[in-house]
Amino acid sequence: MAKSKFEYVRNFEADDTCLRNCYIVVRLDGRNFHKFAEQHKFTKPNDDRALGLMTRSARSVMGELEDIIIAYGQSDEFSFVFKRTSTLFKRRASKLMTHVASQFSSSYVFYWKDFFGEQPLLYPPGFDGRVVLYPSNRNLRDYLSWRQADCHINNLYNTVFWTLVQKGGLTTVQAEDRLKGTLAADKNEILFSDFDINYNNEPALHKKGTTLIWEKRDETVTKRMKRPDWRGGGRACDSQQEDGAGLSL
Ligand code: DGT
Ligand code: MG
Ligand code: MG
Ligand code: MG
Ligand code: MG
Repeated sequence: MAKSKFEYVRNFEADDTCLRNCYIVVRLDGRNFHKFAEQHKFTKPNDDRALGLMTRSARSVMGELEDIIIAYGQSDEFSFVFKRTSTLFKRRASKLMTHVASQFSSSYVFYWKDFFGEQPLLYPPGFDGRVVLYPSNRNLRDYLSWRQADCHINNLYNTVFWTLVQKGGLTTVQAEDRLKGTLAADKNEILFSDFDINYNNEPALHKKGTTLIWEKRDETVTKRMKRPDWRGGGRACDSQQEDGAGLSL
């Protein structure tokens, strides 16, 4: 295509190529989900429909964008890890982040009904995105541990808080006061002594969040190939081969 005199404006684009050899992590987070959860009557502290929809949307992202090796989600956030050697979108941060965010957002709306049935989606939700690079396995592992620790800390707090309100009859202000200055052990103790709840027995989905990985699966691929034949001329035959990967939770 012939160059126009306007072509120079291209040079204003910033170079946002992600450093080679690093894991590229894209983390999405729901915009103002405090309000979104209220308006859509999410159950407290955890709404399994909402968590299921987040996971379904993350699966869609993993299915559509190559090179994501693992994804981790909790609450209104999901992190996607691209393999270190990925050259997808020439490793351009803005392309990777916006593709992940838009695929996730459209999937969230597309699959809404599968999780919320007839309950209407009241307005279009949005998700912010950021890109972080991690140069070592240790850093990546610590990143995922950090997000999971966040899940655990929030879930323990929220579980006790809503138990005090829903089962203990406290107001939200009283529950907040009751929890001020308490450590994890104190929170476990409140649940156990006052409500006969062993936090360890709470669902793993709520305590730990969700991890999506690719799993090698046996898959039958049928190929047509020609085989030399003593009668001369080729003859088609079928051969089978096991290969492929499937997405599993
Ligand atoms: P942001 O991210 O700065 O735009 O603001 P928010 O409001 O999204 O805040 P964030 O992301 O720090 O916290 C997530 C909010 O989403 C939090 O207020 C609780 C709500 N949320 C997430 N999952 C659930 C759920 O399963 N049940 C309920 N009731 N609320 C949830
Ligand atoms: Mg949020
Ligand atoms: Mg926030
Ligand atoms: Mg959040
Ligand atoms: Mg285009």
